[in-house]
Amino acid sequence: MTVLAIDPRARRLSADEKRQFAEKGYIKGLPVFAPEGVAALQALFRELSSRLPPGTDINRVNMWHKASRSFHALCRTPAILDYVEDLIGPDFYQWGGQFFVKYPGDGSIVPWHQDAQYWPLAPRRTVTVWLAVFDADAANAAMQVVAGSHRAGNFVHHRNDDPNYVLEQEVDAAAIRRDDVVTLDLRAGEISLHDDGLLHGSGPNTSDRVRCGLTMRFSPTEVKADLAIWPTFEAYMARGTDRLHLNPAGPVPTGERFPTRKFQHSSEFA
Ligand SMILES: O=C(O)CCC(=O)C(=O)O
Repeated sequence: MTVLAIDPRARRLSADEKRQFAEKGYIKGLPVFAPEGVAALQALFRELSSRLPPGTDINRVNMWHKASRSFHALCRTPAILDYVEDLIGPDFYQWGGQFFVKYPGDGSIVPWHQDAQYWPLAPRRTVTVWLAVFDADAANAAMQVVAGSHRAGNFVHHRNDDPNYVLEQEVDAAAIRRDDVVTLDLRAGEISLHDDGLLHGSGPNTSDRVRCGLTMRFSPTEVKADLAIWPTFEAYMARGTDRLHLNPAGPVPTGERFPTRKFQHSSEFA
């Protein structure tokens, strides 16, 4: 397992950035990996995605941090955890790890949604790290967010089984305040952070460049999952100490396996 080279500009969040996160629900353009690290990140993505059986859509599997020790280790990069700690404090765990990939012309769409509406977690304090594996911009369908929407409460979601949709719940376009839409353009090796109540989504990739985000979901240890709804939920400590023990702890993976569906339990990768 190689340690990826860190961008010397990686740092802690400024007071302004923390204020922006509170007010707008996101921060973008945070440096993490240097060019050599980005090359290794892209190689890791190619390696992991090549393990999936033919016909498996990488957008429809998750929990890579339970299956692959390389993926798990990547999510323990101190420069990433420093940014997360600056938002949610010193004691936090990871519970999700997924790629959102759009190959040129594949038509995949992430409908407008609020993450928290998918997740039986309380309180709502989960932060997502979206790590750009390749440059992401408006042309190759970078993620878009509705700034400040995390402070507007729950938006109504309805089901849409459009085969191009990567998620099946969406918020009507009419509810989106177009003036507040921000494109989270990122250079490869940079991250964005978003609040679990923020409206976000992305359109189809009409460019000739791959677009890929590696996402990690981190929650402070006070966040508890409802296991009646989500029996495979496991907390993988990322930093600090779990003094509360509100959730089952997941074992650090020792091998290189791959998920085949959403929401698998670690015992499936033992
Ligand atoms: O990559 C995207 O367009 C969407 C990702 C997403 O929904 C998320 O990170 O919560």
